[in-house]
Amino acid sequence: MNIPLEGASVRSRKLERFKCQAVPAARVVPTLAEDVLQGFARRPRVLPPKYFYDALGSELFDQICDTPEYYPTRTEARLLDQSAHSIICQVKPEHIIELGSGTSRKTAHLFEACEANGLEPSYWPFDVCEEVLHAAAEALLEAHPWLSVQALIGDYSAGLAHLPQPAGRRLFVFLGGTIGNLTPEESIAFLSELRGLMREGDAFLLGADRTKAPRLLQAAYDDASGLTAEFNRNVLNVINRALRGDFNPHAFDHLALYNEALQRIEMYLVARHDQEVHLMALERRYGFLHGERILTEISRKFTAESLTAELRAARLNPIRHYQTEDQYFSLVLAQPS
Ligand code: AVJ
Repeated sequence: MNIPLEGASVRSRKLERFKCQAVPAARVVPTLAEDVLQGFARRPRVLPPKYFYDALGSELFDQICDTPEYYPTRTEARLLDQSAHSIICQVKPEHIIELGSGTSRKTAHLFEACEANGLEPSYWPFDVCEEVLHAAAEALLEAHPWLSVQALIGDYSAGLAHLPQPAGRRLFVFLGGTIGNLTPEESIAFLSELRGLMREGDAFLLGADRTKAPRLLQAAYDDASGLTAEFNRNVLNVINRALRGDFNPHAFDHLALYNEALQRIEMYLVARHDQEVHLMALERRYGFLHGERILTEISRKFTAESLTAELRAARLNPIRHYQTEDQYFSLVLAQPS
């Protein structure tokens, strides 16, 4: 096979279409040490799910997405593929701003729809990791010669007040069902903050996972190959590194339960025996009793009604609801009301 070499001019034109800027936090964000101190003072003890995603955790999450049990990623990708044309034609965005963009793999469907409809929006991916932003942009710039990427480095949960405000119609996107990691109160606060940035004509596309048979949900969060268990335990390695701790991840079992009353998956680490853990950087020791649980993640599941109600509570008006035939996953397009 003949692989063409990328010429210097092609490369520089690609670079010209990529810009990168930091988005400073708009509020004080607790440090990992503060989160652990706070979370371990509660019962059950809790840890914020954002600490899952070190290099290994991000890699494990990618692998989870390819397991037969974890349906959300592939279902959302298929749904986005099917609905991208409709979304783009309704919004006609001049800018696409994605919160927590990661690899931007699913978002690619939106750019294909733009191209097919003669629209050339610029892309503003917002993510904590600069390397990930670079890699994602590289692929998109290669695929779409008209595209310009304005990468935003920062933590969207630290506030949106310092997001750049380009003129022109904007489509904000928040995919993956990550909204489910927030409690209803946190979610409405986050959506309201986003709503506050939006102007007439702007739109918001939200991906959210749906309620379904508990056995399907539990399997998705406890895959047979054990990747989710490893992903869950890895947060203890993250804490060990950050706080000079001596957690033994193997002294904890992975547990995923569907809480029907709260319509959410709860992921726990369960102590396999009585033990004491020393976190040197905190100068603290924590005892764990056999069977004691640490709540490491909630992942809320929505009905069409609960999803719509949550958007409305943030003064966002759903204008289109895209769902797969099996109703496994939803994409809702909303406008400020
Ligand atoms: C990335 C937050 C959408 O809640 O389904 C996957 C994370 N946790 N398996 C989810 C996760 C366990 C995932 N989100």
